[in-house]
Amino acid sequence: MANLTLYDAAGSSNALKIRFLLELLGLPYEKVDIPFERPRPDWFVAIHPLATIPALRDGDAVIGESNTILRYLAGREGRTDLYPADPLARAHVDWVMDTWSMHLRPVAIQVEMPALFGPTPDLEQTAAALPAYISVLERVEQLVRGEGTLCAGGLTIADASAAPTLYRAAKLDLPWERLPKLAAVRDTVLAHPAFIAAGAVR
Ligand SMILES: N[C@@H](CCC(=O)N[C@@H](CS)C(=O)NCC(=O)O)C(=O)O
Repeated sequence: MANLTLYDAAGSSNALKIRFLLELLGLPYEKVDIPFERPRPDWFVAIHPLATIPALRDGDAVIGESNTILRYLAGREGRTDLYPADPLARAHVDWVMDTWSMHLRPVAIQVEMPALFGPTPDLEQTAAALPAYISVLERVEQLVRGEGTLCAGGLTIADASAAPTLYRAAKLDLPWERLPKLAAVRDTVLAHPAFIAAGAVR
């Protein structure tokens, strides 16, 4: 029996980050689907008070917050290639991950919802939300230090944290010619066998 359980939702971008890393690490795990609707099941709230998706169980321990889980799994497996030990290299990974979650995701979802998640695209709402998204993408572009990855030295957990957004971004009409480094990261992560195995659905 797998020691790891992912509290998952197929359409959750945050859960997809973890499925990508688990596949990359070659770790077997069980999936338990959590409904998106709130209130979340009492048993889930009892083990994870904020009840956000995803969470991870490792034996008796439960860990929440997707970026925390990425950091935990890389550390658990001793993968300093994915999450560097060197403080400055690690800080760059963290900087990109935190920027992605705090600055890029809030504007990305405003485009993803009308453009991708409805029965038909809402072109007016998409157009209204696009400038803010593109503006943050252009600033994140300046943080990219790798060649086809977000950080120097190859694939890191920052790329895992970015992959679901880039998967959605690939379906959008974005000015990729102004985002050449992010376009290269997009191509790397979307073609990665571990990302394909992770089963992105939206
Ligand atoms: N900061 C959290 C965000 C988790 C999150 O918002 N998950 C979504 C699913 S992608 C969710 O649970 N949304 C509905 C809700 O929180 O009620 C993380 O990175 O794990």
